[in-house]
Amino acid sequence: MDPNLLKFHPEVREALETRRPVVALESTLITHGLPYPVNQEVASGMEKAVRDAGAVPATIAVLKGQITVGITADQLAYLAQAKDVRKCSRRDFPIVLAQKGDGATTVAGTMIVAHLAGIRVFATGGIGGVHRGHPFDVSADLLELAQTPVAVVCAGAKAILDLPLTLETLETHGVPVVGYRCSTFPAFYTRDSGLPLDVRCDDVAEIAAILRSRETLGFKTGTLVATPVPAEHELPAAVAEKAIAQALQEADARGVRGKEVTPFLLARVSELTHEESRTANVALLENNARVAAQIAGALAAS
Ligand code: PSU
Ligand code: MN
Repeated sequence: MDPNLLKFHPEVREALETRRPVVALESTLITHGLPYPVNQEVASGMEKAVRDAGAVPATIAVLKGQITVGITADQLAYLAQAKDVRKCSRRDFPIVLAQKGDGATTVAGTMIVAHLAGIRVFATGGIGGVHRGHPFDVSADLLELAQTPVAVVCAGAKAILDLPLTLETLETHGVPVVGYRCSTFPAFYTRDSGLPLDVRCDDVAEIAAILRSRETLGFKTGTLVATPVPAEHELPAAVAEKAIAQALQEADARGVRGKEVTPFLLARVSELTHEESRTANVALLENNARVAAQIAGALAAS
């Protein structure tokens, strides 16, 4: 690999060299997932949650064409208000690097960089999936989980998506879906979609054992670890569903397409539910960061 391909934050480089636990964090939720200034507060809150749980955070982004593993507080502040940042999944990297542009990494993009950097665990909010009513609009996140060996900790996928088809696609591609302290797939704002998972683990050491088995087998697939939003911050299912139904209708009516679909739906659901969804969003992001740090710790200890 070209030694200049990745630019590491010194703290992240040192942690990786000394085999201390590191957790990757994405940047699309900063640029396309949440409005300013909540995005900046939440992104630094996730970094803090990782640290408090004994691991080193590495927020990943592309800055002027340079893939950066562990951005500084100043760089985070810049991204929180930057315009014209490309949302980067696999197909976007050659373009953003060649054009020396700014790029925010999605779940797919962050997995690619984490794997190149030797980071095994990544925390996000919700993954992309198969869109409701548009079964050929399948997020690149699912195809990345099929081919890149990183553990992604999430609160499930938002109910703006078709959750049964999302799980079917993961099954087709051989991606294990592990529930941390849950037996069904969480639905982001709400704790329980009713859809059963492959396995439930109540201890992070059990999850680390599954990740090690995958390594032993030499499989290149990712692993999805789902953990529900903390109960006290759950959004009532009826509130979430009503807002989602309206947002979906608006997206179809306006002909929103391609990579704009997910940011549009996220913003509308957030506006329609006001503070309630915001509280759930922030709580689950910090919870996922903490759980990811614990898993990274268990992996490093083994
Ligand atoms: N879900 C959220 N918040 C987000 C995203 C998903 O609750 O910010 C972002 C993630 O970066 C995810 C991306 O990887 O949206 C998926 O976009 P698409 O559906 O276009 O693949
Ligand atoms: Mn899409």
